[in-house]
Amino acid sequence: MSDLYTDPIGTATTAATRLAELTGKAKHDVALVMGSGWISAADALGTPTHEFPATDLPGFLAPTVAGHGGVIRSYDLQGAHGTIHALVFLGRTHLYEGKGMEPVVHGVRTAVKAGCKAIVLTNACGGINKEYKVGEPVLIRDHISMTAQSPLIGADFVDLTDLYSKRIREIVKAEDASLKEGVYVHWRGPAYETPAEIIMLRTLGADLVGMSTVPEAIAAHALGAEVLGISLVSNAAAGMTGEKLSHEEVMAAGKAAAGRMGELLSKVLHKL
Ligand code: 8IG
Repeated sequence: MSDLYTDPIGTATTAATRLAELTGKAKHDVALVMGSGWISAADALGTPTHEFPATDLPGFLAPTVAGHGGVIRSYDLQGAHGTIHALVFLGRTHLYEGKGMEPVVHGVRTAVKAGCKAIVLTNACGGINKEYKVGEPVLIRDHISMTAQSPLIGADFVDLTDLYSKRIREIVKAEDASLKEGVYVHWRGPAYETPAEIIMLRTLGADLVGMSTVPEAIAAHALGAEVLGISLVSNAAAGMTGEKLSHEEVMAAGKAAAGRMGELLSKVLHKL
């Protein structure tokens, strides 16, 4: 067993120290986790000051999914109130990879230990709500966990009432009033849902379904960071259109929406 499993918080602290050494920045202010299709949105942030494989920091696993980068970038973003240091993770570890919760939340824990007070979690997902269009970004208002797994161990009874910070959602909507909000379901995967499961999830109050974000949101919130979640609707959920779901469709939706999302991110990061 590695340190990550026996001492996840300690490993995140060590990774944050290494990050400070590699970047020469004693702390970072905000972190973004870029899901499938969002990687090109990161390019809208400009040129990073540093870029390196996530595996250069202790506790990070090599990526396993095409289009999930496993790369960390550090940016100096100039805004009205000076420079902010932004940490960007291109790619993430998912629960369906079977390595447990610790690697899934190691990035956000490292970010919080590096000083980040706000964490932006992006993902690509299936749209359950019939109002959503493919290529549309939706703000996560709340979630339903269908994995029955938590990144927290022990008597850590955190309140999740305002997990997806209302304050930050209002800032983002002030930038783009056309953004909708929805309830995201975490489905373990790696198989997508059946059409019957989508009807079940809609009945339960779900708008969006995907295989990430929820553990990271909980872990970040438990360490005191504010969380913004944004889902890119990359396909209509199973059984809604008669089409089968494909990873290629997901990547194409991301490419098409990257400009709008990159612009949105670069506008709001200074205001968090
Ligand atoms: I992209 O339809 C993407 N990720 N569970 N269901 C689930 N995850 C997804 C989907 C989807 N689309």
